[in-house]
Amino acid sequence: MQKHSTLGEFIIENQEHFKYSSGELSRLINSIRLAAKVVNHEVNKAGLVDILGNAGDINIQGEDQQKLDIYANNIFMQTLKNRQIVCGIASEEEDDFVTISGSDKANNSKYVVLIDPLDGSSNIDVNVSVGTIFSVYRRITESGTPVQLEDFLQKGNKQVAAGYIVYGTSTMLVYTTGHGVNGFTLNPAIGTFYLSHPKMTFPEDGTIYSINEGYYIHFPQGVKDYLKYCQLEEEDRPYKARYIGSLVSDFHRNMIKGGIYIYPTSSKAPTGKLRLLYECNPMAFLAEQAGGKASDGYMRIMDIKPTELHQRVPFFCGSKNMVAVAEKFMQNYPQDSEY
Ligand code: P6P
Repeated sequence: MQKHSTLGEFIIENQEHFKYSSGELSRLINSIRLAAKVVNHEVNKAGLVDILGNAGDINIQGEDQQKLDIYANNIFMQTLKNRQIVCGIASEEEDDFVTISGSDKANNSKYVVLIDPLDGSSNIDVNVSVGTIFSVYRRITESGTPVQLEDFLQKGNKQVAAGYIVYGTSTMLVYTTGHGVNGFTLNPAIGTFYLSHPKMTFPEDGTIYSINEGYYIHFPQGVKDYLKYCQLEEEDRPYKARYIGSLVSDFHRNMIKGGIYIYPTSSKAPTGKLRLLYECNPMAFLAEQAGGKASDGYMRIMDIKPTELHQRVPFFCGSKNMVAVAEKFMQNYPQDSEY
């Protein structure tokens, strides 16, 4: 019986991938592991304490901030700051990036982290899975100086690590450092993550499509054409529609079973809804490392040059053959938005 290594053992066993690293990236992943356990504890008891419902604030996205959003943001920010292993953090819940300074160690650290601390938070009050998404880059400005916006506006193809935590029927941490995708399941009884899904790969094809069809009339014609293709009675179709309303959960299921997730532009969301830097790029890195594909319908997500911290892009992500077919339908029409 294969001994499932723990996340800690796995990080040590794979340290040699980063021969030039002084172990900082490993310590960074370890700090995310700790924060994930703390947030998981709170998410799992959300129904029991007065932490449900809105916090009464609105974040930069113009969305109601749920109390757990704020809690998760504070936990990840504090854990990363305390370990002094990153020089800056950008978060969906923070209007601007946060400079981590106050000690040479922090200023000299080489990584920046971008995070969606609790994605799908509208599902919190109805006990549906939510998730945390993170993305890691090496800084490009001079070490020892305060971090700059350009350190965060790097193309997704420069990521050194990315991953998510899904707080579902079980809590899993799934991440990549550019050497494949591995999934770890938390044993809550002892607070340890075990390697439960080694070398995760996207099936090349699938029969699941994930999109909010409630907005159908607002979609671009290429998306409408692709949805009709999915629903046709021929070959392996009609496909199954599965949409949880939580990107991490839909992505995780599609990576295991095969499928495509689409959040397109629409007349209601002219540049799409998902944020490039801390949702699309990390999920795209994971998708490609698992043999899948991620585009905006026209170009590779990880080749898009970011222009602002909270910018949104259309997102087609999943089994590579399904994304390729969706792109063919999209490319029958000119791209309908600049971003
Ligand atoms: P809609 C959650 O807010 C999120 O960012 C993703 O996790 C999810 O897939 C999507 O938005 C849901 O958006 O417009 O379908 O409710």
